[in-house]
Amino acid sequence: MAALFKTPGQEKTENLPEATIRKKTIYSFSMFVLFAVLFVVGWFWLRGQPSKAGKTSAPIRAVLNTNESIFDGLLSDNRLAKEYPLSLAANPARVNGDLGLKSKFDTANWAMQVILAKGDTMRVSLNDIKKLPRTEIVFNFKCIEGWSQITHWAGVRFSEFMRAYGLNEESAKKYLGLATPDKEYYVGIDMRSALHPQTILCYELNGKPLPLNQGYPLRLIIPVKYGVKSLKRIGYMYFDNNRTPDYWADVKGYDYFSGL
Ligand SMILES: Nc1nc2c(c(=O)[nH]1)N[C@H]1C(S)=C(S)[C@@H](COP(=O)(O)O)O[C@H]1N2
Ligand SMILES: [Mo]
Repeated sequence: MAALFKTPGQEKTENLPEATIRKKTIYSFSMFVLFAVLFVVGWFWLRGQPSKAGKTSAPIRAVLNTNESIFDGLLSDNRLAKEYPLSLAANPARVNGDLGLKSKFDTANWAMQVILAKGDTMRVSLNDIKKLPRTEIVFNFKCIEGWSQITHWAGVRFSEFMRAYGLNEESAKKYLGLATPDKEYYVGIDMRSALHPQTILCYELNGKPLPLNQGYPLRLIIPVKYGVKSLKRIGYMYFDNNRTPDYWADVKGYDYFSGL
């Protein structure tokens, strides 16, 4: 306090003996060198830590895993992503990422293939999906690359789809998996986030069918996660108690959870 608020009469500077000044200088400089060395040693230690196939090193991964469990704990049904008025929605909306969208695609014969817990496959058409209650959302879509955009989507709640098709055993699994029809892009999502009320199986953008490059006929929209998880053009849906494969987490070592 004394240093911050000088009271009159305290302006007089201290006159320390030479020896004390020298001692203080040596001490400060030693501390500086010590921390510099610790930093460099720590840095090389981190770099030298084992990491799985060119991915994030183990100690950093450990920190990320802790972050993940914190975010996981924060997420619940009553923690909703902020919604916006329709007038703020971007039109046209930005297009980003075309993994799994480049292969030849037979639009007429598309059906989502749902691999059930018992192992059999159920085919669900776009018309089947459209028969379910329609819901809309305008939210701020956030990409991990550093951009965000308010966008307007419509479809059916994932939770409603699961309920309508009686997929109770599947909903009880810990993870959902989605893949494009050519299996080039795939995401894994914890079931709690999948069943979140704002997660939708989406077939419309700005009131129109999804454009091909934005996931026609059906994509995921999951506002509680970064954009990477909103897989465009669902070909396959599956369920597991272990983490389902995830393109960015498996290939690049991104956070599996990618929660917001
Ligand atoms: N099939 C597929 N889905 C995808 C991607 C992709 O490359 N392929 N990119 C993801 C990423 S990183 C983002 S940010 C969003 C972008 O969605 P948009 O193109 O509708 O803006 O899609 C996600 N879903
Ligand atoms: Mo993204």
